[in-house]
Amino acid sequence: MKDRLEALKAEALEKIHASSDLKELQAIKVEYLGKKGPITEVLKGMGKLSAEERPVVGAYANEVRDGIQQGLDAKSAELEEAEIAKRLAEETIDVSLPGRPAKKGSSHPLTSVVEEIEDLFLSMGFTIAEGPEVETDYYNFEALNLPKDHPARDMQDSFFVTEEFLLRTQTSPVQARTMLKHEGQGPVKIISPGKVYRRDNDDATHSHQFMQIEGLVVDKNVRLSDLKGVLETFAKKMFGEDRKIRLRPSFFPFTEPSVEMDISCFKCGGKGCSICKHTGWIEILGAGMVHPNVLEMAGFDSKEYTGFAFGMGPERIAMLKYGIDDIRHFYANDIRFLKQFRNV
Ligand code: 2U9
Repeated sequence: MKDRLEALKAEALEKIHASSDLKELQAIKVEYLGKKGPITEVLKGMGKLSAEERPVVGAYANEVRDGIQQGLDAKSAELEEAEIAKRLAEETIDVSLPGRPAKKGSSHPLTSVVEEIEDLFLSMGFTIAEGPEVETDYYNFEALNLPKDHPARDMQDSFFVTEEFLLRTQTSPVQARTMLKHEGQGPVKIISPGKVYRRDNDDATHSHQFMQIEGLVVDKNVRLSDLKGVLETFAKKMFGEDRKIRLRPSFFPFTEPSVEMDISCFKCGGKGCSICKHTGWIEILGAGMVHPNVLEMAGFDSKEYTGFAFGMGPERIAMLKYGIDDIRHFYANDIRFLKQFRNV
Protein backbone atom coordinates (compact mmCIF):
# COMPACT_ATOMS: atom_id res chain seq x y z
CA MET A 1 0.00 0.00 0.00
CA LYS A 2 2.77 2.47 0.93
CA ASP A 3 4.68 2.07 -2.32
CA ARG A 4 1.36 2.45 -4.18
CA LEU A 5 0.94 5.74 -2.33
CA GLU A 6 4.54 6.61 -3.05
CA ALA A 7 4.06 6.00 -6.76
CA LEU A 8 0.89 8.09 -6.77
CA LYS A 9 2.71 10.95 -5.11
CA ALA A 10 5.59 10.81 -7.57
CA GLU A 11 3.19 10.58 -10.50
CA ALA A 12 1.08 13.52 -9.22
CA LEU A 13 4.12 15.71 -8.50
CA GLU A 14 5.45 14.89 -11.97
CA LYS A 15 2.25 16.01 -13.58
CA ILE A 16 2.12 19.10 -11.34
CA HIS A 17 5.65 19.99 -12.38
CA ALA A 18 4.82 19.51 -16.06
CA SER A 19 1.55 21.49 -15.90
CA SER A 20 1.49 24.89 -17.63
CA ASP A 21 -1.71 26.59 -16.44
CA LEU A 22 -4.02 26.82 -13.45
CA LYS A 23 -6.84 24.92 -15.17
CA GLU A 24 -4.57 21.93 -15.81
CA LEU A 25 -3.48 22.15 -12.20
CA GLN A 26 -7.06 22.07 -11.02
CA ALA A 27 -7.68 18.96 -13.09
CA ILE A 28 -4.67 17.23 -11.46
CA LYS A 29 -6.02 18.17 -8.03
CA VAL A 30 -9.41 16.65 -8.80
CA GLU A 31 -7.75 13.60 -10.40
CA TYR A 32 -5.57 12.80 -7.34
CA LEU A 33 -7.24 14.45 -4.35
CA GLY A 34 -10.83 14.30 -5.58
CA LYS A 35 -13.55 12.04 -4.06
CA LYS A 36 -13.04 9.53 -6.81
CA GLY A 37 -9.26 9.95 -6.65
CA PRO A 38 -6.75 7.09 -5.96
CA ILE A 39 -5.84 8.49 -2.53
CA THR A 40 -9.42 8.28 -1.49
CA GLU A 41 -9.57 4.78 -2.94
CA VAL A 42 -6.62 3.80 -0.76
CA LEU A 43 -8.22 5.28 2.30
CA LYS A 44 -11.45 3.45 1.50
CA GLY A 45 -9.38 0.22 1.39
CA MET A 46 -8.12 0.84 4.90
CA GLY A 47 -10.80 -1.53 6.22
CA LYS A 48 -8.96 -4.52 4.78
CA LEU A 49 -5.71 -3.64 6.64
CA SER A 50 -4.57 -5.03 10.03
CA ALA A 51 -5.00 -2.92 13.17
CA GLU A 52 -1.18 -2.22 13.31
CA GLU A 53 -0.95 -1.33 9.58
CA ARG A 54 -4.03 1.00 9.51
CA PRO A 55 -2.56 4.01 11.44
CA VAL A 56 0.73 3.75 9.54
CA VAL A 57 -0.93 3.66 6.14
CA GLY A 58 -3.45 6.31 7.24
CA ALA A 59 -0.71 8.68 8.34
CA TYR A 60 1.24 7.97 5.20
CA ALA A 61 -1.82 8.57 3.00
CA ASN A 62 -2.35 11.94 4.69
CA GLU A 63 1.34 12.74 4.23
CA VAL A 64 1.04 11.95 0.51
CA ARG A 65 -2.13 13.98 0.21
CA ASP A 66 -0.48 16.95 1.94
CA GLY A 67 2.60 16.49 -0.18
CA ILE A 68 0.54 16.61 -3.35
CA GLN A 69 -1.42 19.59 -2.01
CA GLN A 70 1.78 21.48 -1.25
CA GLY A 71 3.01 20.66 -4.75
CA LEU A 72 -0.25 22.04 -6.15
CA ASP A 73 -0.05 25.24 -4.06
CA ALA A 74 3.58 25.86 -4.96
CA LYS A 75 2.88 25.32 -8.66
CA SER A 76 -0.21 27.54 -8.70
CA ALA A 77 1.73 30.34 -6.96
CA GLU A 78 4.45 29.91 -9.57
CA LEU A 79 1.93 29.96 -12.43
CA GLU A 80 0.11 33.03 -11.03
CA GLU A 81 3.40 34.87 -10.72
CA ALA A 82 4.34 33.92 -14.27
CA GLU A 83 0.87 35.13 -15.43
CA ILE A 84 1.34 38.51 -13.69
CA ALA A 85 4.88 38.87 -15.06
CA LYS A 86 3.58 38.08 -18.57
CA ARG A 87 0.78 40.62 -18.28
CA LEU A 88 3.13 43.20 -16.81
CA ALA A 89 5.48 42.66 -19.73
CA GLU A 90 2.60 42.89 -22.18
CA GLU A 91 1.01 45.86 -20.47
CA THR A 92 4.13 47.77 -19.71
CA ILE A 93 3.51 51.22 -21.18
CA ASP A 94 6.54 52.78 -22.77
CA VAL A 95 5.93 56.24 -21.28
CA SER A 96 8.39 57.66 -23.78
CA LEU A 97 5.92 56.78 -26.53
CA PRO A 98 3.86 59.79 -27.66
CA GLY A 99 0.25 59.67 -26.34
CA ARG A 100 -2.59 58.94 -28.79
CA PRO A 101 -3.80 62.40 -29.83
CA ALA A 102 -7.30 62.91 -28.38
CA LYS A 103 -9.64 63.53 -31.29
CA LYS A 104 -10.44 67.22 -30.69
CA GLY A 105 -13.94 68.11 -31.87
CA SER A 106 -15.00 71.63 -32.78
CA SER A 107 -18.04 73.85 -32.68
CA HIS A 108 -20.57 73.30 -35.43
CA PRO A 109 -20.09 76.13 -37.97
CA LEU A 110 -23.59 77.40 -37.16
CA THR A 111 -22.82 77.47 -33.45
CA SER A 112 -19.68 79.53 -33.96
CA VAL A 113 -21.54 82.03 -36.21
CA VAL A 114 -24.43 82.32 -33.72
CA GLU A 115 -21.99 82.80 -30.81
CA GLU A 116 -20.07 85.43 -32.80
CA ILE A 117 -23.31 87.34 -33.48
CA GLU A 118 -24.41 86.94 -29.83
CA ASP A 119 -21.09 88.33 -28.57
CA LEU A 120 -21.47 91.27 -30.92
CA PHE A 121 -24.88 92.27 -29.54
CA LEU A 122 -23.84 91.49 -25.95
CA SER A 123 -21.04 93.99 -26.53
CA MET A 124 -23.73 96.51 -27.51
CA GLY A 125 -25.63 95.99 -24.23
CA PHE A 126 -28.22 93.47 -25.41
CA THR A 127 -29.12 90.44 -23.28
CA ILE A 128 -30.05 87.00 -24.62
CA ALA A 129 -33.65 85.82 -24.17
CA GLU A 130 -34.89 82.31 -24.94
CA GLY A 131 -38.29 80.69 -25.05
CA PRO A 132 -40.26 77.56 -25.93
CA GLU A 133 -39.93 76.01 -29.40
CA VAL A 134 -43.48 74.62 -29.09
CA GLU A 135 -45.41 77.88 -29.04
CA THR A 136 -49.00 78.96 -28.77
CA ASP A 137 -50.81 80.33 -31.78
CA TYR A 138 -51.26 83.55 -29.80
CA TYR A 139 -47.56 84.29 -29.18
CA ASN A 140 -46.41 83.04 -32.59
CA PHE A 141 -48.99 84.96 -34.61
CA GLU A 142 -51.61 87.12 -32.85
CA ALA A 143 -49.16 88.95 -30.56
CA LEU A 144 -47.22 89.77 -33.75
CA ASN A 145 -50.16 91.47 -35.42
CA LEU A 146 -51.09 88.32 -37.38
CA PRO A 147 -54.73 87.82 -36.29
CA LYS A 148 -56.35 84.40 -36.83
CA ASP A 149 -57.41 84.83 -40.47
CA HIS A 150 -54.49 87.03 -41.57
CA PRO A 151 -53.28 85.93 -45.07
CA ALA A 152 -49.62 86.46 -44.08
CA ARG A 153 -49.98 83.40 -41.89
CA ASP A 154 -49.94 81.23 -44.94
CA MET A 155 -46.60 82.80 -45.90
CA GLN A 156 -45.18 80.73 -43.10
CA ASP A 157 -46.41 77.18 -43.51
CA SER A 158 -46.37 75.84 -39.94
CA PHE A 159 -46.13 72.52 -38.11
CA PHE A 160 -49.23 72.63 -35.93
CA VAL A 161 -49.06 70.15 -33.02
CA THR A 162 -52.66 70.86 -31.96
CA GLU A 163 -55.28 73.56 -32.77
CA GLU A 164 -53.52 75.73 -30.21
CA PHE A 165 -49.85 74.69 -30.34
CA LEU A 166 -47.30 74.74 -33.17
CA LEU A 167 -43.56 74.60 -33.69
CA ARG A 168 -42.61 78.28 -33.68
CA THR A 169 -41.99 79.73 -37.13
CA GLN A 170 -39.77 82.54 -35.81
CA THR A 171 -38.26 83.55 -32.46
CA SER A 172 -40.44 86.70 -32.26
CA PRO A 173 -42.75 85.06 -29.66
CA VAL A 174 -39.79 85.22 -27.27
CA GLN A 175 -39.75 89.02 -27.63
CA ALA A 176 -43.53 89.22 -27.18
CA ARG A 177 -43.27 87.12 -23.99
CA THR A 178 -40.35 89.24 -22.72
CA MET A 179 -42.21 92.51 -23.32
CA LEU A 180 -45.22 91.22 -21.38
CA LYS A 181 -42.96 90.35 -18.47
CA HIS A 182 -41.87 94.03 -18.43
CA GLU A 183 -45.47 95.11 -17.65
CA GLY A 184 -45.23 98.16 -19.88
CA GLN A 185 -41.96 99.37 -18.32
CA GLY A 186 -38.98 99.93 -20.67
CA PRO A 187 -36.18 99.56 -21.51
CA VAL A 188 -36.24 96.22 -23.28
CA LYS A 189 -33.01 95.34 -25.15
CA ILE A 190 -32.76 91.67 -26.08
CA ILE A 191 -31.77 89.26 -28.81
CA SER A 192 -33.46 85.86 -29.11
CA PRO A 193 -31.49 83.20 -30.96
CA GLY A 194 -32.98 79.78 -31.55
CA LYS A 195 -34.30 77.05 -33.82
CA VAL A 196 -37.48 77.71 -35.83
CA TYR A 197 -39.60 75.43 -38.00
CA ARG A 198 -41.46 75.95 -41.29
CA ARG A 199 -43.23 73.26 -43.29
CA ASP A 200 -40.98 73.78 -46.30
CA ASN A 201 -39.50 71.26 -48.73
CA ASP A 202 -35.77 71.20 -48.10
CA ASP A 203 -33.63 72.47 -50.94
CA ALA A 204 -30.30 74.30 -51.23
CA THR A 205 -31.67 77.45 -49.59
CA HIS A 206 -34.62 76.15 -47.53
CA SER A 207 -34.68 73.79 -44.55
CA HIS A 208 -37.79 72.78 -42.53
CA GLN A 209 -35.71 73.53 -39.43
CA PHE A 210 -33.35 76.48 -39.31
CA MET A 211 -31.95 79.11 -36.92
CA GLN A 212 -32.93 82.70 -36.40
CA ILE A 213 -31.56 85.52 -34.33
CA GLU A 214 -34.03 88.32 -33.75
CA GLY A 215 -33.49 91.48 -31.73
CA LEU A 216 -35.72 94.02 -30.03
CA VAL A 217 -35.26 97.42 -28.37
CA VAL A 218 -38.24 99.13 -26.73
CA ASP A 219 -37.89 102.38 -24.80
CA LYS A 220 -39.02 105.97 -24.85
CA ASN A 221 -38.02 107.85 -27.96
CA VAL A 222 -36.38 105.02 -29.90
CA ARG A 223 -35.92 106.10 -33.53
CA LEU A 224 -35.17 104.50 -36.93
CA SER A 225 -31.70 106.13 -36.82
CA ASP A 226 -31.00 104.08 -33.64
CA LEU A 227 -31.88 100.95 -35.63
CA LYS A 228 -29.60 102.09 -38.46
CA GLY A 229 -26.77 102.73 -36.01
CA VAL A 230 -27.05 99.30 -34.42
CA LEU A 231 -27.28 97.53 -37.80
CA GLU A 232 -24.29 99.46 -39.15
CA THR A 233 -22.20 98.52 -36.13
CA PHE A 234 -23.28 94.90 -36.54
CA ALA A 235 -22.43 94.86 -40.26
CA LYS A 236 -18.98 96.40 -39.82
CA LYS A 237 -18.00 94.13 -36.91
CA MET A 238 -19.35 91.00 -38.64
CA PHE A 239 -18.31 91.59 -42.26
CA GLY A 240 -15.49 94.17 -42.02
CA GLU A 241 -15.03 97.80 -41.02
CA ASP A 242 -15.14 98.98 -44.64
CA ARG A 243 -18.63 97.56 -45.21
CA LYS A 244 -21.34 100.01 -46.14
CA ILE A 245 -25.03 99.23 -45.42
CA ARG A 246 -28.17 100.29 -47.19
CA LEU A 247 -31.78 100.03 -45.99
CA ARG A 248 -34.53 99.20 -48.58
CA PRO A 249 -38.23 99.59 -47.86
CA SER A 250 -39.98 96.26 -47.05
CA PHE A 251 -43.03 94.91 -45.20
CA PHE A 252 -43.54 92.78 -42.09
CA PRO A 253 -46.85 92.63 -40.19
CA PHE A 254 -45.02 93.26 -36.88
CA THR A 255 -43.01 96.34 -37.90
CA GLU A 256 -43.92 99.66 -39.50
CA PRO A 257 -41.94 101.02 -41.32
CA SER A 258 -40.08 97.84 -42.36
CA VAL A 259 -36.74 97.59 -44.10
CA GLU A 260 -34.30 95.04 -45.53
CA MET A 261 -30.65 95.68 -44.76
CA ASP A 262 -28.00 95.02 -47.42
CA ILE A 263 -24.22 95.22 -46.99
CA SER A 264 -21.76 96.20 -49.70
CA CYS A 265 -20.34 92.97 -51.15
CA PHE A 266 -17.30 91.81 -49.14
CA LYS A 267 -16.04 89.86 -52.18
CA CYS A 268 -16.00 92.53 -54.87
CA GLY A 269 -16.32 95.61 -52.69
CA GLY A 270 -19.47 96.57 -54.61
CA LYS A 271 -18.19 96.28 -58.20
CA GLY A 272 -20.42 93.21 -58.77
CA CYS A 273 -19.60 89.49 -58.66
CA SER A 274 -21.29 86.06 -58.42
CA ILE A 275 -21.61 86.38 -54.62
CA CYS A 276 -23.67 89.58 -54.87
CA LYS A 277 -25.27 88.48 -58.16
CA HIS A 278 -23.51 91.44 -59.76
CA THR A 279 -25.51 93.97 -57.68
CA GLY A 280 -22.66 94.94 -55.35
CA TRP A 281 -25.03 94.43 -52.42
CA ILE A 282 -25.84 91.38 -50.29
CA GLU A 283 -29.13 91.15 -48.33
CA ILE A 284 -28.46 90.22 -44.70
CA LEU A 285 -31.56 90.82 -42.56
CA GLY A 286 -34.97 92.40 -42.17
CA ALA A 287 -35.92 95.00 -39.57
CA GLY A 288 -38.27 97.81 -38.70
CA MET A 289 -39.93 99.95 -36.03
CA VAL A 290 -42.16 97.80 -33.81
CA HIS A 291 -45.77 98.08 -34.93
CA PRO A 292 -47.88 100.03 -32.36
CA ASN A 293 -50.40 97.12 -32.27
CA VAL A 294 -47.59 94.82 -31.19
CA LEU A 295 -46.50 97.26 -28.46
CA GLU A 296 -50.10 97.65 -27.20
CA MET A 297 -50.76 93.88 -27.18
CA ALA A 298 -47.58 93.48 -25.12
CA GLY A 299 -48.78 96.01 -22.56
CA PHE A 300 -46.73 99.02 -23.73
CA ASP A 301 -48.35 102.39 -24.29
CA SER A 302 -47.46 102.99 -27.97
CA LYS A 303 -47.87 106.76 -27.52
CA GLU A 304 -45.10 106.76 -24.90
CA TYR A 305 -42.92 103.87 -26.12
CA THR A 306 -41.40 103.09 -29.50
CA GLY A 307 -39.08 100.28 -30.49
CA PHE A 308 -37.15 98.62 -33.29
CA ALA A 309 -36.65 94.98 -34.15
CA PHE A 310 -34.63 92.93 -36.60
CA GLY A 311 -34.36 89.33 -37.70
CA MET A 312 -31.65 87.35 -39.49
CA GLY A 313 -30.89 83.78 -40.51
CA PRO A 314 -27.49 82.56 -39.17
CA GLU A 315 -27.32 79.86 -41.87
CA ARG A 316 -27.40 82.54 -44.54
CA ILE A 317 -24.61 84.48 -42.79
CA ALA A 318 -22.53 81.29 -42.34
CA MET A 319 -23.06 80.36 -46.02
CA LEU A 320 -21.86 83.84 -47.07
CA LYS A 321 -18.94 83.75 -44.62
CA TYR A 322 -17.69 80.25 -45.60
CA GLY A 323 -18.90 80.13 -49.20
CA ILE A 324 -21.32 77.23 -48.51
CA ASP A 325 -23.75 76.60 -51.37
CA ASP A 326 -26.34 74.31 -49.73
CA ILE A 327 -28.11 74.90 -46.39
CA ARG A 328 -28.69 71.15 -45.97
CA HIS A 329 -24.99 70.65 -45.20
CA PHE A 330 -25.62 72.20 -41.77
CA TYR A 331 -28.03 69.46 -40.81
CA ALA A 332 -26.63 66.40 -42.62
CA ASN A 333 -23.94 65.78 -39.95
CA ASP A 334 -21.50 64.71 -42.64
CA ILE A 335 -18.05 64.69 -40.97
CA ARG A 336 -16.43 65.48 -44.36
CA PHE A 337 -18.31 68.81 -44.26
CA LEU A 338 -17.97 69.45 -40.52
CA LYS A 339 -14.27 68.71 -40.17
CA GLN A 340 -13.52 71.68 -42.46
CA PHE A 341 -14.45 73.96 -39.58
CA ARG A 342 -12.11 72.33 -37.08
CA ASN A 343 -9.78 75.28 -36.71
CA VAL A 344 -12.06 78.18 -37.61
C1 2U9 B 1 -41.59 91.65 -32.01
C2 2U9 B 1 -41.66 92.72 -32.84
C3 2U9 B 1 -40.99 92.72 -34.04
C4 2U9 B 1 -38.62 90.72 -35.90
C5 2U9 B 1 -38.25 90.92 -37.31
C6 2U9 B 1 -37.56 90.42 -39.33
C7 2U9 B 1 -37.81 91.72 -39.50
C8 2U9 B 1 -37.04 89.54 -40.41
C9 2U9 B 1 -36.49 87.40 -41.18
C10 2U9 B 1 -35.00 87.12 -40.99
C11 2U9 B 1 -34.59 85.90 -41.65
C12 2U9 B 1 -37.12 86.08 -41.07
O1 2U9 B 1 -35.81 83.82 -41.03
S1 2U9 B 1 -35.98 84.97 -41.80
O2 2U9 B 1 -36.30 84.85 -43.13
N1 2U9 B 1 -36.98 88.29 -40.13
O3 2U9 B 1 -36.69 89.97 -41.46
N2 2U9 B 1 -37.79 89.94 -38.12
S2 2U9 B 1 -38.34 92.38 -38.04
O4 2U9 B 1 -39.61 91.68 -35.61
C13 2U9 B 1 -40.27 91.65 -34.41
C14 2U9 B 1 -40.15 90.58 -33.60
C15 2U9 B 1 -40.81 90.58 -32.38
C16 2U9 B 1 -42.29 91.62 -30.70
